[in-house]
Amino acid sequence: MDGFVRIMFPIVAITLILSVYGVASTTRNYEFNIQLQNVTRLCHTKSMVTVNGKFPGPRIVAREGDRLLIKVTNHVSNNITIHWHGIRQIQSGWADGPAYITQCPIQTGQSYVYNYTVVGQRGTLFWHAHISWLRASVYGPLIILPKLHVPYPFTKPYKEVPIIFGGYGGCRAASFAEALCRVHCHPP
Ligand SMILES: [Cu+2]
Repeated sequence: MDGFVRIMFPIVAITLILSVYGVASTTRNYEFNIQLQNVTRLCHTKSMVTVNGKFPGPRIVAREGDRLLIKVTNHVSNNITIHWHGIRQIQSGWADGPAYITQCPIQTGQSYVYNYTVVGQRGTLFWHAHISWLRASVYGPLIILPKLHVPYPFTKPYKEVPIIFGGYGGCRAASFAEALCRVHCHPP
């Protein structure tokens, strides 16, 4: 029994210290359902490819050192991939997202789990589709906070509001790309 306590005490103590000081990292799970959604902007409604029916898409919030597991399920007729813009994919290049470069696209009815750890980065980035012109409507913020109890390298802001700039044209960007492709085709 003494031996057991001697082994377990340091393990429990180290775990507590790590969690109190925020050194321990977390795994954060997100579900991205790629789906069509009627979206109204500028008094005009159109059907768009979205993540979870949102435009812009849902925000991802993590802390430096966290692992992200993002399950993307494709419910539309277009193939899809998601790129995590600005994330340094260290030993996880297969999670980077460019279609036909680091992965095959996720086909209709299929899922893929992006699995990566945020290493040595903090700040506000964004994610977007990385196939064809779907990036025109499929994007959202990716916010990396410092580790717990680690301050920002500047005065803590009173409030933070992510602002994303995007276009909203009269037709679906993917349809426009397909029409363009009929005239002058190039690889996606
Ligand atoms: Cu990008």
